[in-house]
Amino acid sequence: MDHNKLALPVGTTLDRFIMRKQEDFPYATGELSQLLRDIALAAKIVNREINRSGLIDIAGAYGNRNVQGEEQQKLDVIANIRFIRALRNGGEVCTIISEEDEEMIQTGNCQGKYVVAIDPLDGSSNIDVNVSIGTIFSIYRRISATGCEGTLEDCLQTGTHQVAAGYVIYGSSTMLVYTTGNGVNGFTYEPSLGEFFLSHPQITTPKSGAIYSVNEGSSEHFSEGMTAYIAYCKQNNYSARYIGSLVADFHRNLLKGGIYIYPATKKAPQGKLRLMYECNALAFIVEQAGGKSSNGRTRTMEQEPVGLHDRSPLFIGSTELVNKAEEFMAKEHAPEATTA
Ligand code: P6P
Repeated sequence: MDHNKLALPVGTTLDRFIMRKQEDFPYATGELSQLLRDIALAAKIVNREINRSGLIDIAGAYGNRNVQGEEQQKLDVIANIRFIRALRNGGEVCTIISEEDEEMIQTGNCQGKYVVAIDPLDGSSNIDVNVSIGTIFSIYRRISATGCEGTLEDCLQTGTHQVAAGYVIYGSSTMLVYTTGNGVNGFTYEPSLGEFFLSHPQITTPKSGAIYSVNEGSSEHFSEGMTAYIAYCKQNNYSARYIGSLVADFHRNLLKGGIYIYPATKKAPQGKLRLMYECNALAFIVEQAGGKSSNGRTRTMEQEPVGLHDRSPLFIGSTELVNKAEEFMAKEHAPEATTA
């Protein structure tokens, strides 16, 4: 027997992958690499707390509402603390935008060259029923000179200026999926070793598919174009798959092909999802994987942010499906995505 089979290789760790890929990155000074490690560390800690939430008193509502007016779960607050602390202690980030904080968060790292926009725990209302949830993040280079706090201009950059973006899905397994603009790679967490291992190298999303993800409970409030597109999906025997957890729906469609839509509705004229720390990150990833993302008319990553918590409609997934949806939306005067 080949003795190597006695000790099969465990694979490439995230750390080793980041170091190998560092040369691909124009700012290969190791700072972005360190930043990605800081995010991975926080993800490991949050993963542990999510997995124990039924056993220790951190499940359920926190008793506050965040800047979005949404009821904060205890784990929303915990995840926010964990990611902010990891980014502050890592030293590479000068300023953070978080779904859980109305204002910019200054880390005190005035020499930090990066800004991070983050949704620390998206879909957290699903925690108590054991549905997959996620963390979503975007990374930008600051525009202002180092030596001072980050500015609003540093934070309100269009998605095309992202230098990296990713998400963590806390599901049947925990995965970190990210891009630095050179393709998309997925890493699966091995808790017994405390490491993320490369499990999905160079992810590409199918050009088409037969899955549509939308909350049809809101269909009474859909525009004519959306109503027509949903009818088209049904006429073509697409499967409806809507988990109600953005990262879980996005991740499935990324791997299998499909389209996720959170449209503008009469109830929510700007849609529900946030441009800076939900839409842009997933748009960067899907484009790097060969897919497409828009607000139904305009490319997501070209939408000009006005406020830290701008909302935007999101049409994201397989290119052919997004194109078809945009055809239906073009037949009506689709509401422009505006700020919250
Ligand atoms: P609705 C969770 O609150 C979230 O931000 C996404 O994770 C999810 O896709 C969406 O909202 C669900 O919203 O209005 O369909 O319940």
